[in-house]
Amino acid sequence: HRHAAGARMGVLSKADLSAFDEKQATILVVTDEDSIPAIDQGSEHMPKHISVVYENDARMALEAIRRGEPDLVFIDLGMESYDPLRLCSGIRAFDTTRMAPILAIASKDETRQLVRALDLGVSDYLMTPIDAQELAARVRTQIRRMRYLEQLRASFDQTMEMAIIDQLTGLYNRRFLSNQGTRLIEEAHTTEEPLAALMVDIDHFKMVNDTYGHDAGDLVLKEVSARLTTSVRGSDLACRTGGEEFAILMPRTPKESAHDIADRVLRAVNSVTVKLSDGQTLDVTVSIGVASLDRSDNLATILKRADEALYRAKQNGRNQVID
Ligand code: GH3
Ligand code: MG
Ligand code: MG
Ligand code: MG
Repeated sequence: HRHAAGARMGVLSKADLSAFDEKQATILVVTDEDSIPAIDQGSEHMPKHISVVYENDARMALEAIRRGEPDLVFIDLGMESYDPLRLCSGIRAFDTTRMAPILAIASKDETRQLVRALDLGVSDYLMTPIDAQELAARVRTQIRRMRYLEQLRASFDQTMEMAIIDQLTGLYNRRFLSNQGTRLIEEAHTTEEPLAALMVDIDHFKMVNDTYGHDAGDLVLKEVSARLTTSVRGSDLACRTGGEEFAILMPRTPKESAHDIADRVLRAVNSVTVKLSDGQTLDVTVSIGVASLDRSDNLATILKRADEALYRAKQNGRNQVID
């Protein structure tokens, strides 16, 4: 384990590491002792901006960890007022605290406890009497490791987001619609619950671009998208499927409500007046096609019916809902 962490740390430059060391970090020390002198003695070797908080109540400690307050947790295995191993497993049991770095403090006659603590997933340990320099080194390593994981997680989240979110509008993209939409439809079939689909297309959008320019067109797309998002439920899936076309999948929505919701979406969008940078304003309308899930439908077939309805709405003069 130690080796793997070390190897991964190897991808970091000295500058990365010292950047990690420069950030403010908080150590929570869970012990029923008054203090651990080595921490104070070792402070000159510690990363800068470390603050140390003592807590003798394990439940309070767990709460603080859940709130994400400490960057590193010390657990004194010699604690008598509470079972320190229970605290270790308590921390590892929750998604929000699972990754918190824990450093166990053990005396020579607590080897059995220490083995169990390591089993429960503590990150590292120190034997008493604690050597101040060793303590500082282990603190630095844990804090760097934690910062590195945070950085990895942030870039992972960003990559995931870019894969499923349309950059211009912030709506889900077509790829996400096809993955998540397929899932929603399978679920609706399994639970025999209704599901409705809307296809939304901005009217005469080419004219907006041609008359006012591409930037004005982009602004309209953003405004319309914002209205789409806020006029449906959080559990509905609103996606930008193409240039100025959107699909909305609405689980647990019966046929009778779908048309009303589409009307509401239409009014929400059509009440938008987009202000252009030169002060001009322009009104936007959309056309909407509605379809409801049939027994034999898959994602493609229900969207195709909604698209056919949309086509009729266009033929019929635009700025309307057809199902
Ligand atoms: P209709 O009422 O029949 O839907 O007419 P329309 O002009 O909206 O439809 P058409 O499909 O002919 O034109 C869509 C236009 O959308 C063409 C293209 O210039 C524009 N478009 C597509 N993607 C973008 C984009 O990301 N930004 C901007 N500004 N325009 C886009
Ligand atoms: Mg078109
Ligand atoms: Mg259009
Ligand atoms: Mg179109």
